[in-house]
Amino acid sequence: MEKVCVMGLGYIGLPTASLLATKGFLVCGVDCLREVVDTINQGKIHFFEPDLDILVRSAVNSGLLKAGAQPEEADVFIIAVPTPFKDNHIPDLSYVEAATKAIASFIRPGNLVILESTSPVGTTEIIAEWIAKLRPELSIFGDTTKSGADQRVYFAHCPERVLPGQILRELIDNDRIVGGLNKESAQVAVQFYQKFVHGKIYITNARTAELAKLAENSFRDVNIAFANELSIICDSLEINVWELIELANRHPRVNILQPGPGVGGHCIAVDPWFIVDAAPDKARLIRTAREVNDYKSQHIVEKIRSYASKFRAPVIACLGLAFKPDVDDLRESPALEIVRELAEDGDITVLAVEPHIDRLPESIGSLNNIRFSDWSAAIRQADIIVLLVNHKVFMDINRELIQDKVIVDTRGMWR
Ligand code: SAJ
Repeated sequence: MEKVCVMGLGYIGLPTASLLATKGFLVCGVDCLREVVDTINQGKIHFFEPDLDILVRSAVNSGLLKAGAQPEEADVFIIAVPTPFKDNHIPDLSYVEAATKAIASFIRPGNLVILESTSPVGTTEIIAEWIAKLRPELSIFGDTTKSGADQRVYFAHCPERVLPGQILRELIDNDRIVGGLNKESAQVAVQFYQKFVHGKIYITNARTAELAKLAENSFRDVNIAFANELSIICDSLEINVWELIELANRHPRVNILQPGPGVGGHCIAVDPWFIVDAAPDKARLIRTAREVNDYKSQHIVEKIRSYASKFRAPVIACLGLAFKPDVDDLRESPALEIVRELAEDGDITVLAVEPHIDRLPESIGSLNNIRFSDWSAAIRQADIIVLLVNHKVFMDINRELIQDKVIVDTRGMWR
């Protein structure tokens, strides 16, 4: 039975580990957080993703998925840890480095090491160099002249591409890019993915695969920035941006995305900076898109403040804190940032509504003019209602309940 060791049991690692276990691989999942390991070993999950609970339960009950704090020997190692940025938007490879160094002593000749984390160009080479330093007896770069038996280890970058909310389907159905450190590594990695991916698998080198992933998310960021910029222009020209986009999209070759309160999540709001960092003078459009999308949150705050100035001690209901609809993920969420900024104005009371969590995160929970609320109480008490996330539950709100309030609908959900 083939054994896989998955480093990092977060949004990508856990679905991947449990999918592999249900496909008959023996899986050792590794995470540095004790409570994550314990939760998974009880067959439970530590974040919401549709149907993931069922998959994890069945993987753990079958005995094929076991979580732990330390890696074990395996045939394939998958690194799926976060790659955030540091101050000044410089990529932070510390989690990748820690995961790589943790597996180093467990690697045997013939093993495949896959980097799935979205990474700056050159990272696959860097992890291979880290291993080469720690395990000089292994042949890392396809060198077959090392003494004794074949000491080759294979390295590839196979960027994850799944959309939160649809992870389980996309893990299987999406096409994949496999970027080998060398041709042999790519072949070995393709053979692995063919065992559970139904989508097509495209082969390239590691650097191209790294940039392809960054380009995909930057493409989306640039296109959302276009929509957000239009919405700001429309505000100043008093034109309904939703109607405008609907009409423009009737053109056969136009497909404008949706404006919102800014771009969040741990991918699209982060990855374009890896391109900017690698080519600061050349990535002009990509940088500007990031700035436009970040500015959009500020624009919303200013809009709300101008309405709020018409009330004495205004109460503002903010509906949604997650970074996108129907998830509980608050990472880099523009909604959270908007709520925090509004609360800085002392005479404003913010009623924060997020049906997918059971308490406010620390970053805003300690502010005494923010109260966690359910949507019906919030809209009853509010002078101003701000729709920040288009969760399905908000669609069902009876419009009669909100008709006398000031509405700031950042998602065009109630238009
Ligand atoms: N958003 C808009 N307007 C839109 C679409 C999205 O404002 O028209 C906002 C969302 O509200 C959210 C942000 O953009 O704040 C990102 O959401 P998303 O649904 O576009 O993407 P993510 O971050 O959930 O997942 C992306 C996906 N990448 C692409 O679609 C190119 C996914 O396939 C990647 O695997 C994922 O990043 C990742 O992990 O890199």
